[in-house]
Amino acid sequence: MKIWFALLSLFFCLSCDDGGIAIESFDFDQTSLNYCDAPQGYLFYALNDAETEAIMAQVLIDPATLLVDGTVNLVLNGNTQSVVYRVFDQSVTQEYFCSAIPPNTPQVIEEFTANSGDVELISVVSYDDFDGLSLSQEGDLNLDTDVDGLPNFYDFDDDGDNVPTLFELDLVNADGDNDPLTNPLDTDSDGLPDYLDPDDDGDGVLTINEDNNYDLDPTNDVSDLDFGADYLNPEVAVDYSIELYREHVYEITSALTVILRDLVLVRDAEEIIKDVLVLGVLPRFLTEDVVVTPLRD
Ligand SMILES: [Ca+2]
Ligand SMILES: [Ca+2]
Ligand SMILES: [Ca+2]
Ligand SMILES: [Ca+2]
Repeated sequence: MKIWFALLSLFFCLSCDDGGIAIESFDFDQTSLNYCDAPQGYLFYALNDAETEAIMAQVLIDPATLLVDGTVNLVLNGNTQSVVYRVFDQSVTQEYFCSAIPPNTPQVIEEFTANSGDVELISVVSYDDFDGLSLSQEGDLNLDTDVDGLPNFYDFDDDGDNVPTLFELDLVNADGDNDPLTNPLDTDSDGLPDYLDPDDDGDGVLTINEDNNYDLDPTNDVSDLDFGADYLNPEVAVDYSIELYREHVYEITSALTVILRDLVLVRDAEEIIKDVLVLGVLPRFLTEDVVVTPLRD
């Protein structure tokens, strides 16, 4: 009897691997990955082309672990970490997976559950300071012009003068190329563009210190209404000794790849075995705004 069951399992495994099962196709090669966020964890799911078959991975994980570069392997346990493959009698929609109470239709006509395997989650994190410069325009990833601990690529005030880079670039765009670095704003014409120049008007008083009302914003301190802000006026050079940086914000985004490995799906004596099944990529799976005020030495 045991030999008979073993042979039966072997038959189904072989037939599944080459797609030979009569009812279900199990073709998830060209699917797009979706997910729902529920109290019991994330439900990742992918549909076949006809949207009548779904493979679903329910995982319980601390989101914070997916906001750093890395790979997490979760061993399937049939409970908190589980995978189910379902065949439906008609096409399914997002609501089926993400409703607290699944709708009555479509109906499940086949269901396999995983009795072993891993869910592999690969997160690749990117940063954005929305300062008007692309990642390549920010320069070397280790570059920290103002030495405030935030590298330029996620520091929205690269020179630490309390004037955001976005307001120190080539705002006029007279050359029409929409490239802020081909004709950068350089108020004092010293060769150092304003967004990297801690003394924009070259009057000997750092821009950060030309802050008469101490609100950590030098752009609204104007002694000469005809000229404009003091930090751009070399005729006004008063040092108010500002000791603080303004609050900084940057965004972290995690792109997540979901892969099932060594998957064994079973239904009675039938088995579907997949060594590797890439469910897909979620380019903006998690985003988080980080708010930090760097210390000024
Ligand atoms: Ca910095
Ligand atoms: Ca920057
Ligand atoms: Ca600045
Ligand atoms: Ca300059």
